[in-house]
Amino acid sequence: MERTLVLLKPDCVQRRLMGEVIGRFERKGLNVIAMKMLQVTPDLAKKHYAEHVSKPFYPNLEQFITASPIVALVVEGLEAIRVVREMLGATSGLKAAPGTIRGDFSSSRQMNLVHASDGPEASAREIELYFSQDQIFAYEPTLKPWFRADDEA
Ligand code: FUP
Repeated sequence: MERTLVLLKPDCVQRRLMGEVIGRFERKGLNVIAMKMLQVTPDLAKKHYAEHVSKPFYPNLEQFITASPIVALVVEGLEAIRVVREMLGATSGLKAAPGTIRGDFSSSRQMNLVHASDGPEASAREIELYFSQDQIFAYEPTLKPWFRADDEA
């Protein structure tokens, strides 16, 4: 089982796409095991986007991500990190394939609606940035026998 951090960015909340995006993860069979709405501060933005802080686009990115509330989620499932990234599509909504969240709803590189961790290290680091252990609720979905075979774990 893997866990990944997902952010529904300000454009996703403002455009009333939260239900659409969370619904896609639910219908796929992924488990939402933590969720909260929050306002990203400049300090949190710098920690979250540590690898981008020195890049020319960073000031605009920080302004965008701190402009309005977001929703943070921890999503769990088999190969969840890769599966969720593929559900999001390419970074730019202009390049993301139709059928992906960004491909279907975004026409921007910055306003691409959703963030998801890009690997196991990022996922561990990012989950810790947004959630304490007691805010994460692992549970066995009762529908599990209808999502995959027993030997698929
Ligand atoms: P992703 O992993 O798909 O979220 O994309 P990146 O880590 O490459 O970029 C992080 C965020 O910076 C993206 F959500 C989009 C934004 N970005 C810009 O706003 N301008 C750029 O030139 C590149 C990325």
